[in-house]
Amino acid sequence: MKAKPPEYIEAWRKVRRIIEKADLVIEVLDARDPQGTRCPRVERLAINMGKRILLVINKADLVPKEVLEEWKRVLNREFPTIFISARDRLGTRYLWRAIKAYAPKIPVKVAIVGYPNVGKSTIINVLKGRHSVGTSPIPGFTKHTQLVRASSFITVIDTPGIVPLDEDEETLAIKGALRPEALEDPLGPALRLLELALTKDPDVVERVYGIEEHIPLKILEKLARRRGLLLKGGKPNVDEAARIILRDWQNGRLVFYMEPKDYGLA
Ligand SMILES: Nc1nc2c(ncn2[C@@H]2O[C@H](COP(=O)(O)OP(=O)(O)OP(=O)(O)O)[C@@H](O)[C@H]2O)c(=O)[nH]1
Ligand SMILES: [Mg+2]
Repeated sequence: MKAKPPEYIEAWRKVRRIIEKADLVIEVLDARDPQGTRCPRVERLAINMGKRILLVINKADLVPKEVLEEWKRVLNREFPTIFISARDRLGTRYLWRAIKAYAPKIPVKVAIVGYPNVGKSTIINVLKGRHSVGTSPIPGFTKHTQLVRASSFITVIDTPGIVPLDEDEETLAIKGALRPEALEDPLGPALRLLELALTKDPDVVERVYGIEEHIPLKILEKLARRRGLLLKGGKPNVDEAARIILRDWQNGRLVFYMEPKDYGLA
């Protein structure tokens, strides 16, 4: 396994410091794969420091409500859990309510932590009621911690995205945690992502790209041809097509979702 770049280590250091200062830790999860975007190490860290944890499943607009209810029921066994769509400002009333309910004291300092690109900064803007921290479809956007006073009794702290340091690049890429442009080999992760997508939803590629094909490599070849991504000699540039797939998964254009049963949870 390749050594993780220094910014990962630095992000962990920052997040650790913020958790130390916080009264309540919100771990933000991606609704399309809540279990897969949990970070056990950050949960352990918070528990060991005696901090309360609230799980917030974000991007609820991308997943059917009954699946989210199921995730909520399963995850609730470990930590209080709610789901919201920060982008569409749905469920934000529950977020306020949950913060108040689980805050060990008022005023409360809340650390917002989680994988890159799950919507941490967007949630902070929702709480603030206006755009006060930067957000971006590019993972790894927030580089520094930032303290925002959301109301007279809630201060929230934005943090850079963190990833488990023992996770390999392919797995991180399919969790949307890495920039597709920065990947040395986008092909491996894109093929695995397509494989998974087709298992979960056999029609997804046809619906999103209008491509009637079920073999991942062939899908990339067809997509490359269709977008005019050709190498010298006219061969399809499957690496570029792979990046498109990964980017579309990140920005929610290509959608499928995991259910608790995929993790043996029920
Ligand atoms: N569909 C959908 N997209 C969302 C939602 N919330 C945030 N996003 C999008 O997800 C992308 C990442 O949002 P950010 O708030 O920048 O994510 P972050 O967790 O702060 O990311 P880093 O700073 O990179 O760790 C942006 O393109 C947002 O518009 C949501 O509820 N639904
Ligand atoms: Mg951010």
